[in-house]
Formats: sequence, C-alpha cells, structure tokens
Amino acid sequence: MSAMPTIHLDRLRDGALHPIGEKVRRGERLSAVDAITLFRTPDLLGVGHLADAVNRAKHGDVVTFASNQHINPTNVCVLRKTCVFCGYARLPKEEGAYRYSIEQVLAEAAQASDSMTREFHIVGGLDMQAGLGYYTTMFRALKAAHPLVHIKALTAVEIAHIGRIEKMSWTDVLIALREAGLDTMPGGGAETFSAAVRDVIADRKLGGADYIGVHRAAHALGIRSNCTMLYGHVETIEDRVEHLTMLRDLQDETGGFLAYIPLAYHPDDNALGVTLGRQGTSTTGFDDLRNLAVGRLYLDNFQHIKSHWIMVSTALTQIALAFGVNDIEGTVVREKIYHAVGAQTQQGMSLQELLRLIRGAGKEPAERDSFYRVIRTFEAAPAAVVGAAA
Ligand code: V47
Ligand code: SF4
Repeated sequence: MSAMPTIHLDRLRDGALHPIGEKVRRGERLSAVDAITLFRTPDLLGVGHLADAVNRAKHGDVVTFASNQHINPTNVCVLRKTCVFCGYARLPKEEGAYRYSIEQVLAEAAQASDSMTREFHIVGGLDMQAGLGYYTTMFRALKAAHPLVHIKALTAVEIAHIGRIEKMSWTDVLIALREAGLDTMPGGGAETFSAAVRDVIADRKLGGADYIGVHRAAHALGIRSNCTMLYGHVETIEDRVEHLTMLRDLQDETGGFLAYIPLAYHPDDNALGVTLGRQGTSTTGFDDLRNLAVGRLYLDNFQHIKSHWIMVSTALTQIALAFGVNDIEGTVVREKIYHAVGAQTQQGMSLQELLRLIRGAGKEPAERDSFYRVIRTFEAAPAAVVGAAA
C-alpha cells in the first residue's frame, strides 16, 4: 500500500503548517526547517493529522506487533558513571551487579517454549568480561534450543565495545556474531547524536558518527537494524532534527533500517534526573506524540514508526496510533532497563491486552515477524468487547 496522503489543510490551525501540508500532499521531502516548525508549533493535532495521513497511505489501518522477549544478560558496564541518564548499569563489584551464565540465559529464554515468543531482544552493559566468545556461545546455544526464534541483539555501542576488547573491526565482529546466530540489531545506544548533548549525558559513549558507522557496516553485510533517539532531557529542537537527519541520510544510503523508535527519557533513579531536578517528571504526552509524529513525517524513507509502550504507557501508545505510529513494541517478557529508571508500566503485555489496545483505536491488529512481514491476522472481536476497550 502506498497511496498519496489525503491532507485537509483546513485541519491545520497554524498557518505555518500549510506549506508543509502541501509538501506532504505532493509526497515531497521535508526540510530541516520544516521539521523544526513541526517540533515548535502548538498545533499538535495539525501535526498529528499530517502524520496520520502519511501513515494511512503506507499502512492503511493495520497495526503490527511482534511477540518478543527481552533478555538483558549483564548490567555490568564500564560507562556506568558517565552515562548519567542510565539507572540500569552497575560496576562489577557494586550491589545489584549481575552477569548471566549461558545456563541462566537459557533458563530465561526457556519461557519461549511455552509462550509464543518469536524474537529474543538481547542487550546489556559494556562488560569487560562479556567479549565476543560470551555472545557467540550464547547465540549458538539459543539457536540450538530455539531454532525458529529470531535473535535481535547488541546495540552499535556493544558491537564497538566488543571490537575494542577483541581488537577487531566492527565488520569482523558482526560477521562472527552473524555466524553464531545474530539476525538483526536493535536501535539502542543512539541517545541524541549532538556532541554538545553527549558531553552532558554520555561523554564517553560511542559518538553519533560512529553509531551511524556501525549500522552502516551492519547494513553492508545485509544485517538490518532499528534506530532510536532519546528525547526529553537536555537536547534542543535543533539537536533532534540533526539526529533525525543523520538517520534519514543513512537510510537513503543503505535502506537497512527497519524501524525508528523515539525513546522518552525517564528521570527517576539516574544521576541526570537528580541534576536536572526532574525526578518524578517524565516527558509530557504532548511531546511523546509529537516525537512520534515528526518521526513519521521527516523520516519519509522509513516504513515503520514504533511506539515503545513501556516508556510512554499503553494509554498514550493507543492514541499514538492516530499520530503516525504503525507498530507497537511487542509482548516483551520481563523488561528491566526502563523499570530501573522509573517506568510505571507493566513488565510485559499479553496478546489479549495488545489486541484490545489496537482494536480500541479502531485499527486492525496483525502479528509480524522480525522483518515486519505480517504472519497472523485476527478475527474482529465482538462489538461489545471493542466498545469496552475504546
Ligand atoms: O539506548 C536508558 C534507553 C535504550 C533510559 O530496537 C533510557 O526494537 C529512557 O533502544 N530513560 C535501550 N530511556 C532500549 C532500546 C530499544 C527499546 C525497544 C525496542 C528497541 C528496538 C530498542 O534505552 C538505550 C537508552 O537510549 N534508556 N536509560 C532512561 N533513563
Ligand atoms: Fe552502559 Fe548502556 Fe547504561 Fe550507558 S546506557 S551505562 S552504555 S548500559
């Protein structure tokens, strides 16, 4: 599906959105200045209308999700003191530090046998004891026990870390991991690319250009990946647009990104939240919807915009389905990273809950595989049930 978007200019209250609406109607690419306007306008419903029109032209009413299981094998991280927004990492001897043995990873993954998990999403800290061998052994063992389950694992930052420990190039690390069973890569570790922002929130972390470089190396090998942006901390609107432009440029070059996922910063239980005096005050629903909608409009070469309900709540995710979102983070068994920084949401969602949420927004739920191909659709629920969900 890819019709031209149906735009009603009379639904754009802010006149500054009219030329952007015309561009969207013509299928013309938006400029960085347009993106800044979309981030600044108070007319959120206008931005939402444009994003919804583009999303409908691409996906109709279909909203996809995957049945996945998050596994975080180690929270030991050398950047524990310098990624000041992270509440998950520990130093090796710190209370609460853990590193799973392969047997523990298998035990956690064993939940996949009696659930419908089709994907393991595996990310963790930059642990000096978790080198290439740790992950290749893990992936081989997982594939032996669950041959049909897709492995989406290791952020660009973790790939670069393994390369540093093993003195190997990113490409060689990726080749070895792929041979062991890695199928695709998640989008974590991007944060906000701007050097000024990184200086404040993650001054020793892999820089933006290198994050892009690792994804470029993966795409060149045919390993597809997701990408993210952490927003709602110290970044400016211009920083957000610069970040999105870098993602859009790489997508023009390789076409290797599957989905974009904006991640809402949570200020609890991390040093940055204390410094900013923000504990207990997450991003606003307004900004969450805007980030998703601008992602849909500016990243015109991306098929999929995903809402991470764990961070922005299931309630907001349901509304986001009218703001350009066509995919919802899946069933996610036992999420840890966000629950370490104050996420109040559940650690997982059942299939019935997901269906109720999608249908309640008047959309058609479909389960997808890790390449976003629809693998299962669902009979419509009785009207009374849908009504109850709305
Ligand atoms: O890179 C860490 C973020 C990311 C906080 O690719 C925080 O399908 C908010 O990228 N507040 C990892 N966010 C998770 C991630 C992800 C999630 C779901 C799906 C996919 C995918 C990727 O979590 C990190 C960082 O940006 N994070 N701390 C915090 N305080
Ligand atoms: Fe380590 Fe990632 Fe947390 Fe940074 S965000 S401290 S790299 S686990």
